Amino acid sequence: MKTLGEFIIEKQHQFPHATGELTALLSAIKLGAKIINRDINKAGLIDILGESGQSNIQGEKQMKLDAFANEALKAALEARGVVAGIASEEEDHLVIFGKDKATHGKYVVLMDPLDGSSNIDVNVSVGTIFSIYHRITPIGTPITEEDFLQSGHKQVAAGYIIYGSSTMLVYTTGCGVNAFTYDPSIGVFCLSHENVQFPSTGNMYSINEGYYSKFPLGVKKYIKYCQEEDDATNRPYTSRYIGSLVSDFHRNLLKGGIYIYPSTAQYPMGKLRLLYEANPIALLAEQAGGKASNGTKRILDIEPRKLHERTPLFVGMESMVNDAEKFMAESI
Ligand code: AHM
Ligand code: MG
Repeated sequence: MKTLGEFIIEKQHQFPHATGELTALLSAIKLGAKIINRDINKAGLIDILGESGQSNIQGEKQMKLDAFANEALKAALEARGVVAGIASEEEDHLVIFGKDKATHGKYVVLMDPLDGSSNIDVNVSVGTIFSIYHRITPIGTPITEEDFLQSGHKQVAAGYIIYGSSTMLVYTTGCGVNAFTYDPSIGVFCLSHENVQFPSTGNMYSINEGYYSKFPLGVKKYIKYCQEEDDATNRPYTSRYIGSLVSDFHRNLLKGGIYIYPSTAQYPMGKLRLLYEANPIALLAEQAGGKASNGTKRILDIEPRKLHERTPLFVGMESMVNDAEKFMAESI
């Protein structure tokens, strides 16, 4: 049995100039994940279900557990002293760590502390998503938004924790994707899925079809394509939509499929956040042999302009994303 801690240290030795700071950062995320996991598991028993009464900067209602997960992860990250600051789906502005506006950490972290949190009250799987960059501003000066507004291909590491029938931490540092299952009896994440790759075939498509009438024509045509019968391409595909990006992506990663959240009449730029959701999921997808696009362009090449920017997201097996992109291109 290999633990996540052992695995991270083993990988650090492959980089002769490594200082151990990324190791410390990943270990902070591991600690935050354990705390969030503990509280999600007893959520029905203590008074932390439901809405907090607050809204985030995008006007979306915050759940009590959104705020709780944000604070837990923020505290774990600040304590290690290797992170200069964070940006979070649950924070209006970037957060600078440390008394002296801590200019010393060399990393910044972007996160969605509890993705899919509207599912929590009904005991459906949710997740935490994280994305790590080197800061651009020199160490010793205050961090700025510039440190966070970097294209996804510059991510140093990214991953998610899925709080499902078991809890798993899945991450990449740009050398493949590895997944660790939490053993609550000993409080340790253990390597369970080494070098995860999308299967070569798959037949699942995940999209909220309730919004069908509001979708772009290319997406409507792709959905019809998914539903048509064709033995050669194993169609009709199977529709699976949990409404929790981490859970939908995780299933499609292991079983083979595509997840789509396109632009809609309500969300002309899509619903998902580029920096907290699309970029980290896109890096994982590419590292697992898959693809992520906004319908026409690679997600990891988008130049972000603001912290809470949204983007349409098409992510999953490369062949399926290519097909969806083809329908998009033909329908312009
Ligand atoms: P959240 O970050 O506020 O939880 O929103 C993101 C979630 C995704 O996990 C999920 O795929 C999507 O929103 C579901 O949205 P919808 O209910 O519109 O289908
Ligand atoms: Mg989210």
